[in-house]
Amino acid sequence: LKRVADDVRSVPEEKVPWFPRQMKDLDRCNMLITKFDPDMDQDHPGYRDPEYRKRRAFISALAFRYKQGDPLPIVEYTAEEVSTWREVYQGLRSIYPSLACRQFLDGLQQLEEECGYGEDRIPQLGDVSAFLKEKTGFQLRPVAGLLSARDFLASLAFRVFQCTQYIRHSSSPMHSPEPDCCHELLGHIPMLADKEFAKFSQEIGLASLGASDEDIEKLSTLYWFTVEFGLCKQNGTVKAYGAGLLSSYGELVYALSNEPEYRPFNPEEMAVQPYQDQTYQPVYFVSDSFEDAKIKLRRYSATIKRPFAVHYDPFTCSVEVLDQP
Ligand code: HBI
Ligand code: FE
Repeated sequence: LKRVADDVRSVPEEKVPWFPRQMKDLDRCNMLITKFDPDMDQDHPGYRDPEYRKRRAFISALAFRYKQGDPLPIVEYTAEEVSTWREVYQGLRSIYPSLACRQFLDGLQQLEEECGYGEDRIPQLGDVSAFLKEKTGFQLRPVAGLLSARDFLASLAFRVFQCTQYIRHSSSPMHSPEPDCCHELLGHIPMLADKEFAKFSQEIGLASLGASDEDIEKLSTLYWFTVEFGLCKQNGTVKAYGAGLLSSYGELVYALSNEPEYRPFNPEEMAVQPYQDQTYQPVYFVSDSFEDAKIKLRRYSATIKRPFAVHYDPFTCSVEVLDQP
């Protein structure tokens, strides 16, 4: 393998979208999608609550100011916010043992024992980031809302997870139209404490770097049906590992009832399957194991055409760009 010049456009007419090469380039991966936020979405439970929107703006500003390497912002949550967290935590915690996969339950137990997870306080991103760094090398950075798929996936390539820090509206503890700290801290973080899963997440991220818009769309759909809404078999029973499920009481129960359709894990099919971001999914994909999912995903990633290959160097936390062999 030969290293290519700094500018990756070795073939002149092939325009490769910009992508981060070093961790500090993630400061530029900040394109927000505002369609579900409380200032834009009339159906957002906080749309008619000026206090909530003001609070959101305050917490968002912390993320806007953040630069890679800064200490993670500390938020002093209000009694109302902690009470929303408590309601979410209690509800979900009671059904996890029967519905969540083993890796999730292990991760959550460690977070409760070592990282202060519990119903009485909302964990601080700095503590969670330090915890994850020891387990799998993942770290957090704050983000002001729903990030574009390209920027969100690119950060996974560096084992960086972009994490919202505000909480859903108190009138709707069971559901949020956009990611909030319950979604990230309860849905995503326990899984990111698992080595296999962390590797799997980084691989999706690496596959996304410099990919075409069409391929980003496919990868983000694949991400949707795995990391967000994935199910897997364990000891002959179907369990949830997707964060969208593990942070929504209603959909978690629904997904593991006999109502929705199940299909076997198949990246080619999953990447083009239309999905629901307004209501429950009509179809879920079930993998035999993470190992199996990873092998199939790797095979799929290899079919994404790019005029170069990427390699992550964990010593420098940077991406090396190589000529396609
Ligand atoms: N942004 N903040 C945030 N959190 C997510 O979980 C998230 C995101 N943007 C896109 C996304 N997830 C995925 O569903 C895919 O589109 C990549
Ligand atoms: Fe998510």
